[in-house]
Amino acid sequence: MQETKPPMPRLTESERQELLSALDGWTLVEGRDAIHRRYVFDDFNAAFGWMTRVALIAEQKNHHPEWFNVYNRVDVTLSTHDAGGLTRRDIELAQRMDQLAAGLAKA
Ligand code: H2B
Repeated sequence: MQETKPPMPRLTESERQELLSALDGWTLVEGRDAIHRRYVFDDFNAAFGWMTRVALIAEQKNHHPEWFNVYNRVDVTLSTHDAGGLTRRDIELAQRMDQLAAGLAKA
C-alpha cells in the first residue's frame, strides 16, 4: 500500500536559493516551477541501469520523475504535481539521482 503524506509546501524564495545552488547541473525550467538536468552515460546499458535504480527509489518515495531517454541520454524534469511546483521532495530525489549517477554520468 502506498503511504499517505501530508501536503508538501512549495519551496520558499530563500529555500530555493539555498537548495538549488547546492545542486550541480540542475536548472530551472522556463515557464513552470520545475527543475531539469540532462544526464549522459557511456551507453544505453548504463543509462537504463541508472534509470532502473532511480525507479525503485522513486517508487519507494512515491515521487516520480518526468524523464525521456534516448540511447545514453536521460532528460529529467522534477516537480511536485500535487503541490503545483517545486518542493523538498524534488530536491531529495535530485540528490539521490546525482548520487546514483556519480562516476557514471558524463554530464
Ligand atoms: N510524483 C511527483 N513528481 N509529484 C507528485 O505530486 C506525485 C508523484 N504524487 N507521484 C504522487 C505520485 C500521487 O500522484 C499519488 C496518488 O500518491
